[in-house]
Amino acid sequence: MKKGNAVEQRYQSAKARYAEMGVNTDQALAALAKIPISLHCWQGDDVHGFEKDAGGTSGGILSTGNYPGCARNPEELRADLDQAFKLIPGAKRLNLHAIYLDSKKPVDRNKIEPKHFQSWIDWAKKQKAGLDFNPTYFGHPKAATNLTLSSPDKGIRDFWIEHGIACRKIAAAMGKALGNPCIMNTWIPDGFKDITVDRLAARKRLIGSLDAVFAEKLSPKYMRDAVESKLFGIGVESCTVGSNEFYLGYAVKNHLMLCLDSGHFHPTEVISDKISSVLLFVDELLLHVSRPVRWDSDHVVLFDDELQNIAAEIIRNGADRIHIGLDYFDGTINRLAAWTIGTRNMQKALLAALLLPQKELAALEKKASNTRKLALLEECKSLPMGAVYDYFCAKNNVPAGFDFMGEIEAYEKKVQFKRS
Ligand code: RNT
Ligand code: ZN
Repeated sequence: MKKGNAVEQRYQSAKARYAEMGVNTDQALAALAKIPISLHCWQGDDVHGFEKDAGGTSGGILSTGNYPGCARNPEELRADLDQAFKLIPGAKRLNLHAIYLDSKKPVDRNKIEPKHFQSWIDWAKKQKAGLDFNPTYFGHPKAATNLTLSSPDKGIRDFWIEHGIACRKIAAAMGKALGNPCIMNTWIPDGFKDITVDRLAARKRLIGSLDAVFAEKLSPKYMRDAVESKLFGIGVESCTVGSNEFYLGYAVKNHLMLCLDSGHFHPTEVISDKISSVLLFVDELLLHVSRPVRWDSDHVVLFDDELQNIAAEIIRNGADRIHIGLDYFDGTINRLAAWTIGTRNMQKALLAALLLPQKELAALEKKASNTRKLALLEECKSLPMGAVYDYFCAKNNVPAGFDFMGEIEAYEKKVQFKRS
């Protein structure tokens, strides 16, 4: 039997099986096709970026590994992204960091302009993909002390305020050019390695700087701001200025989006439980879906319990108010595969959530039929979701099943391994 026919046949049988559970697979796939996932450009080159003297990561984040074929310039990174986009079905966006500017001449962070990102805007238009954006407050001599917007040095604070303002203009230009709002996420590395005696002063300085960065009202049609909290980073173990409580309060008070990164909490604390609470107090959420292993290690996202719980909460709380971004960086494996595996996992988790008999489960919970609810949830885990996802891939002209790996291996031989 031809492969396409086999995929179709398996889908028809899965569709019938789900129908027995009261779930319509066609509707689930139509909903899945509309949920964009923002791929993070920084997985493609270990968070180096393309500034002239690219400093690499710092500020408590770290990519390890030296798998061959790392993209060295915007053209190579875009080529790898083109390839990844061919292996991932459904709606996609690209999430850029300010250090990924495309400029022949060196430009300091406080002087960047939309024109330095024109080639990315052109690429996004061709791909029919939205763009998201991030100021880069790390990997720079003025961030050497791990204090940027909260620095006691006014000169340092002002430099980074200028960077934040420049980035918001770039984000708005991207959103305007693409007719699709750009989400700009602010994360800063600020914190202290050891005993901190005036946390309050640092946090007050951060409020002052953020107020200056966000002072200009920009149209939500073009760009929207999110702020990302964190518990700790390497070198800032004792105090992170932009903690969860800090940014939750700041976002609520200033009507911004909160960004929840799954690696930024205590090891047993999960973001899936936070979504429904936070959405009662902010209009929209941004997620950085990542995988912490013992710490904020940013491993490739797996199809694990927490990913499925996050996806279920996205579907239950309304995917239109939750923006999904990925945030991990692994240099020990093919970086294009890292994007592909992680993004497909995110999508599979969303599909699994869309295929749950949610109304029935909620009704059981309401009448405290806990045994039946548990039995039904467990039963759902072994329904033929893979056949539904394969069909989604085939329908979108993307390799179904493990076939994507063959394409990556051919690409790395032909393109990536020739880079040195
Ligand atoms: C760091 C944050 C932040 C970064 C990216 C590169 O811990 O998660 O989102 O990973 O901005
Ligand atoms: Zn993050």
